[in-house]
Amino acid sequence: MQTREVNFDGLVGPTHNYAGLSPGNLLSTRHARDIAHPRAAARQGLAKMRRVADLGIPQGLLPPHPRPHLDVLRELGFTGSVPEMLAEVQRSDPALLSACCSASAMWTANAATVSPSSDSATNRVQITPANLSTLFHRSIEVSWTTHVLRSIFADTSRFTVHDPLAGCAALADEGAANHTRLSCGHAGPGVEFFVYGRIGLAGGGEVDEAIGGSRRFQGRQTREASEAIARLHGLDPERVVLACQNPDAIDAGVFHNDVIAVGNEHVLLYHEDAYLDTDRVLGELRTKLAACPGSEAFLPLCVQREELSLEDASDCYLFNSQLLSLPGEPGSMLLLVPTDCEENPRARRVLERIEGEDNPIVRVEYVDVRQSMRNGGGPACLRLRVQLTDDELASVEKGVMLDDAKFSELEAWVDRNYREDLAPTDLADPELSTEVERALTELSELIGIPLDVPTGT
Ligand code: SUG
Repeated sequence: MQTREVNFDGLVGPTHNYAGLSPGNLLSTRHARDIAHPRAAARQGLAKMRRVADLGIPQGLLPPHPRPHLDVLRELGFTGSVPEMLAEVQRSDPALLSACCSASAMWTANAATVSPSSDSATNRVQITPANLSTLFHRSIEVSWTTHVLRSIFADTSRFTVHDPLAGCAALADEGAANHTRLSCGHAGPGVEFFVYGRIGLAGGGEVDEAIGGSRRFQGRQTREASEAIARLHGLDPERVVLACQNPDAIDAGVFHNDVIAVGNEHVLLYHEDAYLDTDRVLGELRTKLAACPGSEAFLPLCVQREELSLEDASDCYLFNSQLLSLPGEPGSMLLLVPTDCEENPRARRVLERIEGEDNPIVRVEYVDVRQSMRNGGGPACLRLRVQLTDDELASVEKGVMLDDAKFSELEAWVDRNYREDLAPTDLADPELSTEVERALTELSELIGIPLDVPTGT
């Protein structure tokens, strides 16, 4: 039976805006309070999905969340009608209003961690929604994400959608952005590579020792969260590798591992300064992958700091690319990178070098996701990878799987429902809430998932 990678992209929501909500994510900070273009953002996301689907790779979507998150506002003591609540929160705490309006659920690499059935002792696909407890605006995504994932992966004989880990600092979990599965082909067991940015319990542990003092930014993913997910997913410890992010990288704006590395099958493209203990990490990946079925030896592709600095990497997001196995071209991969790399001469040179060398990356293609990029979300952030056998794919909720007709319907839906421009002050406009509600009601019909359930925290 064939096993394939399916990408579930986050459909950008109608409240897409720039609020500077993510310390450590330098692009988000840089673009705070810019005018956003929700319609263009959603169209860019759909165009990327279409490009991947055109390659013959199955493409799904995860719907936007209802925003503003009115239930959270009520839980925080705001009362009255929707217009009254929005006016009051804008007057008393505009940052809270931005947080409750964020369309951040578009970055579905943070929606969950997924292990294919072949990696798990349970023989079922394992999915743990991420608690996203580091940042308030992201933490309020979790209950809705869990609802959506349970609707899409509803067949409990094939999928287990766990509860998210407890939402506390020690168990902070940011999902697949810090998780890479390596294998010798998508079928058969592979090696799951978990990367954390800090130790949750007992201080900083090895991270503190390595950095000897306080730093500019704190890592988001904890080792405890990664270890818990590996246990919950029933993974064989012989096929799990853990690594600590280099704190220098975090300080340079690498808030997730997927801003500094991308892997697919037996290939890992990474930056020289991505990890604390690179030789040990690469050695362990090599040994553990060698014990998996298949004949491909681990292939690390290093980008040196002399060719591309950490600052360049977190600016143009070269590593936040999709490394895709090309259907019908065994052993060949395509690297789908943000157009921002085209504008950075050093990044362009690195990409030309990689494309020209003898390795599986036979093609580099650029994709315009600038609206998302300005909030620190590149092509890889926008998708959740799920490896599925044919039978598993057949039992996924059909409405979220995209074909030509569905793409056209979604494009028309965006054009009908999304504003062209959105300024921070527009977030309190009660008309915007009404527009989102109408848009989600229509989308619910389109994809067959109820999008009108109450949104708890
Ligand atoms: O969590 N940006 C997101 C970007 C997430 C990118 N995901 C991955 N690397 N996988 C974040 O920092 C910014 C929102 C704002 O500032 O308006 C934001 O949430």
